[in-house]
Amino acid sequence: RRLVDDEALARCADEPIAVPGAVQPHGALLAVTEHDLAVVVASANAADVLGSVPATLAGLLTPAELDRLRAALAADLAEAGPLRVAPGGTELDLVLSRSGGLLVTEWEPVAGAGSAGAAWHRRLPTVLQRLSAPTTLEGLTAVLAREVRALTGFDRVMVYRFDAEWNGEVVAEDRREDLEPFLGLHYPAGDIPAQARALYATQWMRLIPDATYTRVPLEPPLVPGTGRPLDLSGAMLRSVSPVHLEYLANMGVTASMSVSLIDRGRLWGLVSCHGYSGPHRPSAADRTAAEFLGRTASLLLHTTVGAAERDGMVAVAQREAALVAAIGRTPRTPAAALVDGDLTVLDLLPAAGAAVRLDGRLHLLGATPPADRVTAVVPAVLRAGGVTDRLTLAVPGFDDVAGDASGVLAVEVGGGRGDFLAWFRPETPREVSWGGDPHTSKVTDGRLSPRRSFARWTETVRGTARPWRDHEVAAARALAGHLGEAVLARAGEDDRLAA
Ligand code: BLA
Repeated sequence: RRLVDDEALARCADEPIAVPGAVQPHGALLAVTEHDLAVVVASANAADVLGSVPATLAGLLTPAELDRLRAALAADLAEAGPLRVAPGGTELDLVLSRSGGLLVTEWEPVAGAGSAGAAWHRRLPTVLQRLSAPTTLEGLTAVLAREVRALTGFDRVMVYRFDAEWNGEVVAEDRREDLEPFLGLHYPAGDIPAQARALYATQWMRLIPDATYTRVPLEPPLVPGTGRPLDLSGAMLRSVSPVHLEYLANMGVTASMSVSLIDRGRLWGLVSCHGYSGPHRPSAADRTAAEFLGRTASLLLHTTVGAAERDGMVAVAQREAALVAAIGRTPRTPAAALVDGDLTVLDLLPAAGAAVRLDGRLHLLGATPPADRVTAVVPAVLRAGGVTDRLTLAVPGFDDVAGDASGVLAVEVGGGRGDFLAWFRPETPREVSWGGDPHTSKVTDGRLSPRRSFARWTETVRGTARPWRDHEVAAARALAGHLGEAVLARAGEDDRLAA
């Protein structure tokens, strides 16, 4: 379903977030050449933050600090944490990254950012223990939200999970008690456009300590020699999209941080943090710790969720094996083995109804559409790929059976006689609560602007059934494969007996 104008959404995805030409004002950026550390690009606030803008970093750092910088450059930059330096007597965290052949140095005053720092460090074993204890996704994400909030002091910390269409849902939340809950609310895909998601799949952390900031331009705007703007994808001070700042303002958010959750290379979700009462800047050490929690949770996602999923998979696989054994057990026919026994095809996986068509004869179990509709709908679904949890969208002309069969999983049984197995799931209308009516993001001048109201807006989604899981589809296909072989073998035997 289209929530908003496609073209405007596409334009959203064109927001040049990697090359904003500016930084946020809570630090300064100098892009320097790697061989002689000559300053090539500087943020306009560099003199304020650093005291001066010298021609090379040698004018800012002591020989000992320069040595540490050189050592960091020779190693893996990703491994070098912030360097603590003090040009002009002010303590700064210096963060290094590379972009377009230049070394990007970002300087952030330590002062003003309180730190749980060392104390948190001592709690690390306990925190890791808590993160790895839960055996469910709910448990894991709840601990993650609580620990990130305890660490960073934001007013609200949410774990936000993407679905297959990149809409998202708040699946865990820890918040100041007086705040209204966002837990369970859904947000449309357009709230975090594609290029932002692509960036977040490689960058773990974003911080906007003051969402009302005035952007600080880079000077010169184009890198001399290349004529191109400096790519700030990997820069912690990267100025964020004005559209997103408008979004935050509409939500009443004054400070924001997000940590990516990445499952085997794919962006799974975000830990999204809100501050509502002015600027809020966790220290570099606390941010690193929060990122560490996000990375650890990302690894655990797979094992935790995997464990629950494997339990379900084992159960389905066991029933599949039992059915296969029953099929092979003469003198019952394969069809009888599937529909008459203690265990039937309907038990293979969670479904309300099932159909077996063998040798052209149809058998129905449980809640299914009438026989004549089953023989029409199953081939139609097979032509459309065999699996749907939204029948009326997948194949036209079957609105009348959507009640019993909004979900259809169909597999062919070989032999060319049009035989099949099918399972049906009823329509389960779902209440979906959105964080603001997603249809109200406004297109003005062909540009999409964020919606103004984030008040809970509930809609009922019709025509959908509980989705089929990959292992359920695999088990259905495997069973059909065995059945096809059994039928063929049986036919061969009959031929021999007849001869
Ligand atoms: C970025 N949008 C984001 C980010 C979040 C959200 C978390 C990451 C940046 C950050 O850490 O703050 C969205 N924030 C949410 C959601 C919740 C939340 C869903 O707290 C739920 C509770 N946004 C729009 C529209 C456009 C848009 C219409 O609403 C496009 C025109 C764009 N969002 C947009 C862009 C970014 C973004 C461009 C990238 C910001 C950046 O990193 O520069």
